[in-house]
Amino acid sequence: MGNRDLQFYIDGAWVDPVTPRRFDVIDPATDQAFAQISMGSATDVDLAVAAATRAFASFSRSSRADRIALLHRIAAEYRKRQDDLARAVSREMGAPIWFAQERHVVMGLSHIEKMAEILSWFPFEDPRGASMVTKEAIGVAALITPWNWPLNQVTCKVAPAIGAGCTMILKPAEQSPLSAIIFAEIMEAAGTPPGVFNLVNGDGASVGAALSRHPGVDMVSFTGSTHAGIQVAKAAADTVKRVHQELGGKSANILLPDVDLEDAVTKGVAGCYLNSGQSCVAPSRMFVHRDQYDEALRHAKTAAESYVVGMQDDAATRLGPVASRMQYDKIQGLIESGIAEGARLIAGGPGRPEGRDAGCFVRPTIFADVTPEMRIAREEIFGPVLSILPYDDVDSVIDEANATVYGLAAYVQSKDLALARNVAGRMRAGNIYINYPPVSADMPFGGFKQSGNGRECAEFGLEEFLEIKGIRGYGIVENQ
Ligand code: TXE
Repeated sequence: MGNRDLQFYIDGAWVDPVTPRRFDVIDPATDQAFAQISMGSATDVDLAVAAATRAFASFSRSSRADRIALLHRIAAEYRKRQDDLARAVSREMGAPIWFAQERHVVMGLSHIEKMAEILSWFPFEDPRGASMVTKEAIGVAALITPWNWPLNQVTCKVAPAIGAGCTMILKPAEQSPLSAIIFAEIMEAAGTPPGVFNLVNGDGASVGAALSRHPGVDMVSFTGSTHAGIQVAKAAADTVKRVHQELGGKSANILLPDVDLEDAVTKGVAGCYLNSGQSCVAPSRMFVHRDQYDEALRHAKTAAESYVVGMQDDAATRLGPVASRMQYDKIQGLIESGIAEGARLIAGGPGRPEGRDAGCFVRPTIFADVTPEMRIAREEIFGPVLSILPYDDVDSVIDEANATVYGLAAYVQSKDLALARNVAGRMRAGNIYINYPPVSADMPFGGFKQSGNGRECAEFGLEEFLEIKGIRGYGIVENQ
């Protein structure tokens, strides 16, 4: 057996890349390489697509019961590997180990368990008089995932693809491939039929692009930046394949004046800083009524300064490093731009936290006096950086909150549920959170506008991997 990190999983076997090309996996806390993977090529993609195409003939006709049983076996193998998964996620993208265990690994498992449950009742057939509408696996799916919630994003694509009866090629982010390699071992241990699940590592320009344009791939499910999502859609256009996109966001958090201000601000800071700010639904623009603005800034400063930024394996760490040097530089550039454009620093700022002279550690940062034209108000920062903006009335804040090219999420805080619902109804975003509810694998997840199209999770995610077939004459015994 070779070093699995350097291999791909194709047609039920661990194989070497056709052309060897290595890539360092970096621990963002130290900037040091701690593992190596292979970068695939279009030829590796061809082999994986051929395997997935062969497997599709039988897997697409597998019974619902067989696929439920497979999902249960995957979940069981996943549970056995939870510690390995948490360590890999923590090291490759910087999450504190406790957070990798409690959130990353748990969320990853939730999609597999939820899909087994959905499959038990999902209507694949819908009779309409003498006709029949069936929902069938779309074919070979390419799953392209990012590094910010690596496991969660892998399973929220793999589980519905299995549920639908699709076969697939997974290309995880090159920065966070190790949890995906363990996941491929889980798929193998669960007895997934050869060719149903394939893993090819590589970057976007090679493997990602080859999958997107491949005539043997019937759909791409992509999560990543809006920029890369557009590249995927363009490359996919020539073969008219379906493209599901879950892209960036710049989500507003509207605190209506009746809230318990300290609680709402503190939770808003926590929401923005979750996963070191690297969540597509991060509530990164907080809107506070002008009369409460100064008090809100005081609470935000206290909250931000309470965050311990540190090494992943230190139990006191609440925020680990951000995932990569590229992200660190991007975040620093945006913090500098906020200062240059006249925003007022309330907490944090450029550079690393005190006591750290290396690694991708970012100071938990709060900006006040942010205006809508500033880059920090418009661009996805993807770091622990919160902008707080004042508003005067509900109508104007809704307009301002919606004045973004993104439409992934919006947050509303109020004791007046009727008012909160009214605001929710007027937000142009796919995911609305009223009063910081718990996360759930049961709700549709996806965006309006340039945050993407299609939905993930539960039956909504399953639908993305299905084609609809209308069979007319299905119930007519003979022609009259
Ligand atoms: O993402 P990329 P990057 C946002 C976030 C972040 C920024 C840049 O703001 O700071 O994007 O991150 C693959 N064809 N999000 O550059 O490049 C790539 O290999 C096919 C938000 O790291 O989008 C990886 O597997 N695939 C987002 C995946 O796309 C391509 C999560 C994501 O990488 C490709 C991540 C191409 N042409 C970043 N180019 C979210 N929605 O949560 C890249 N890839």
